[in-house]
Amino acid sequence: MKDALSEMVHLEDYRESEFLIDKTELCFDLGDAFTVVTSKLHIRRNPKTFNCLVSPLFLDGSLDLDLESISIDAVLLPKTAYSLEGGRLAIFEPSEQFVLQTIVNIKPQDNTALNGLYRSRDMFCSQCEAEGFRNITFYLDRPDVMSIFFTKIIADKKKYPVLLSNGNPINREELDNGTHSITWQDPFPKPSYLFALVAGKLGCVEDRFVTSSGRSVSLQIYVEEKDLGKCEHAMNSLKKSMRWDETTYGREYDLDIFMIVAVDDFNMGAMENKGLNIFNTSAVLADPKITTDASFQNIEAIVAHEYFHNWSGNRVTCRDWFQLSLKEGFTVFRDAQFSADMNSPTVKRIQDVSFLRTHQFAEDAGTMSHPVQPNSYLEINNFYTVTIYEKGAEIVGMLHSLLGAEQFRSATDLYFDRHDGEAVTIEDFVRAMEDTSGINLEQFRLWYKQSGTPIVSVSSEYSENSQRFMLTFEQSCPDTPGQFDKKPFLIPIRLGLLNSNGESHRLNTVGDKEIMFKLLDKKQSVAFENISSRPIPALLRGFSAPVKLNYQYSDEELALLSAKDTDGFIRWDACQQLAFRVFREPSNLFGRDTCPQEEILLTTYEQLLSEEDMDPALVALMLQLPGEPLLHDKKNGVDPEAIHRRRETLRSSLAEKLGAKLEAVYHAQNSYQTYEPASSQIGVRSLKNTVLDYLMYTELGVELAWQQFKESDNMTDQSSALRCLVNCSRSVNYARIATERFECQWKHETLAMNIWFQIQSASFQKNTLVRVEELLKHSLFDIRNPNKVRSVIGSFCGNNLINFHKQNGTGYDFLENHIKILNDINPQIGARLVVPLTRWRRYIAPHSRLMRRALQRLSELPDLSKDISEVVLKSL
Ligand code: B3K
Ligand code: ZN
Repeated sequence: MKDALSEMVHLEDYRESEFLIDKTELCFDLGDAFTVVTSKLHIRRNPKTFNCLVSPLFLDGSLDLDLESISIDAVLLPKTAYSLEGGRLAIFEPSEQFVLQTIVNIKPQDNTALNGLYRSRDMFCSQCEAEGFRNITFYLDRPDVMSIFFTKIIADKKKYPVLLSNGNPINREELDNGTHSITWQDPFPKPSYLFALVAGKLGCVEDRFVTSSGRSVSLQIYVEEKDLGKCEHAMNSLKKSMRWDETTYGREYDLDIFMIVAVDDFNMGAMENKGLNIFNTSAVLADPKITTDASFQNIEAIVAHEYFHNWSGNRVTCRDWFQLSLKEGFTVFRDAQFSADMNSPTVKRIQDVSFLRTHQFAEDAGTMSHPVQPNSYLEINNFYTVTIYEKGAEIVGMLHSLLGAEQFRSATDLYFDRHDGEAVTIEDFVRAMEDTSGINLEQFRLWYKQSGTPIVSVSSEYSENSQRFMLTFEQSCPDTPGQFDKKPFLIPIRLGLLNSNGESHRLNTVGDKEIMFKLLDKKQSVAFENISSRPIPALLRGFSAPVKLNYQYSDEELALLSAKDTDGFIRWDACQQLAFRVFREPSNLFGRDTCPQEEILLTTYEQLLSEEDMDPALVALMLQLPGEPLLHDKKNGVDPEAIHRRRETLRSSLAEKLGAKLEAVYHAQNSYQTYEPASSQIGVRSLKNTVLDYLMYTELGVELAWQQFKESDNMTDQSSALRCLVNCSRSVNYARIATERFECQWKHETLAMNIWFQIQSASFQKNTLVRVEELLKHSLFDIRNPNKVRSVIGSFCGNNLINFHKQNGTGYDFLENHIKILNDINPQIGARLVVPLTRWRRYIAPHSRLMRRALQRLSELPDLSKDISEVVLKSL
């Protein structure tokens, strides 16, 4: 740990670069054995940091760069004039201004970490964020050094007819030996992390978009020839995003071409390289037969997210990686607004809150807890977290609520105008909000600096005599690594009061039925006058702040909120709270009798199933019990088996009692329509499949699931049915046949097979680990492909908690062994997968001891990567 700590990067050590690169000229000669990268950097001293002492110029690089030659102003540099240490290049006596040329050889085919230039199947592609560019050539690989790029790519014309980079093509040449070259120029200065290169045999789907000022932009999606028919949804999503960003944020696209390339091997969803977005195939390709509704929506959201980065990230970029949430939090907020506008805002909000509570709250309560603006990191790739992204987006959302839509828009206009072409900080963003609105955001800034999930406890007092209702709010925030005694946050709490019929009270003399209460102090009260009877407060409507809120509702009050509140989030949350209460009851109640809360939950569900006017998507969400990962979110004493058993017992008991209603709803929602990924249809399928999930606990389920599996013409229904069959102990034979049929039907479709791998790895059946081991030997499994790793290892360790947490520790040993393998192949992916083990403190013995032992053994590995060490060492 000591060694690792000494390599930590600290925000307080940030210094402006002493050198700038005005122009970057690159030439890639892509060969089978190696690629030659020639780089000519037009460097000059930064006038802002001028000091008389001549300090060396340090360029970032890596041990994978095989340096062939180095020259300054076309003169070869003697060995005494530079040094190469740990991959970093030092030029001892740099002059004021010069052109540095380096020639290096690299081997993209050996780059299994998929960071820098690498090969995915038959193509070359790149991923440079955050620090991958240094694996390509020596450079000032930091986001505040922005340069104009010229990129020439030379390659065999037959194997690589398509050669792409950022910007516009400015020259094409036919060369000897069947090679050709294309040169690209990107007119916008950019940091190296936004550089991209692609070479391959790719088909292209092309369309056009006319911007608000009348410029025609060519939109191109590059995929393998066989996938050309699966690009329509991504293209439509792109056009919708472009229009939406013009109308909602006044942001117009700025180049003549916008390209998306789909690659199979990719560490995450997609990357916003200037003018040349590179996407995981899973985030582009869509066809109803092989793509689920969730993926259709995901593709729309990711295409939008990457496109929106063109302004929030590219035109205005980050000064350093501590500012990562400046672009990510803001862009997630923007894509969430977009998805809400394209689909159902309530459903989108609930999905986001559910994700935040399950993943970000857990991260914030764990050993990797960090502020949205972290103070230090060992490996920046470990900080592409739910905290930076999702909590960061929640903070922007709170700014939006505090300023109101109009002021917020003026503030973003100011931010973009003021900082166009610059690399800036989170502080610059907040200042634009402050300057526009005149609101003092001093206290609000704590959201960026203090980690941990605030807890808000609310109590109430009602006086019948004075007709006065008072709410008292108290906030606290648990200690997190390196942070104790936190200051109170500014917490915006949207609230309303309902009477016992579920009607809204007027809250003030103006007649508002909802207010935004600003909690500023540790303890603060608010009173409401003329309230004729004890009201039921609906607190934190729309989840107006990322906090845990406690209020002692009676079970009946929760039932009323779930049925009557005007806010969809509150209705859903009331169901969640009721379910949590059932789980909190002592387990001996189960198997014997039902508890009162279960009765209320049952009645609530019964009513929901009879509602005819409600959005089926919302009904589906309300019917879903909190998932096991969320039920594991406790400080200590987590017993995975007990939780699983209770959840199963509750589901089965609800299913049994709701039987006839569930069946009726299933049939009512199962009407045939030609598939469309429209939110109205998605809601219907979601309700149908949620109901089917319950029906699997009844006699009828297996038959229905099998029927659905055979007859469905879309992947949403087919995969839901398969999941139901695979998870049901009474349908072992059907499950086997369905699994085989699915494989036979889709073995040629990589993305469909990922679903197949995922469903089996997440199966609750007892022998799943044995099956997982078999899957790892399947001819289609490839440990170098991150999607496959996520579908099998990730799904088993992250979603299949009952099998991962086997008492004998086999699940932990399994993960440990695969982390060791991934440590050599792809440490970034390894560091993500190891997270479940780091939560060992929560669990009862022997789980905690066995999990810790696995981490301990990992920490002792001689060549543990920075990525994995940081996560492992912090957790011990
Ligand atoms: N900016 C990229 C993420 C890069 C992750 C590097 N480890 C995708 C996105 O957030 O849009
Ligand atoms: Zn992003």
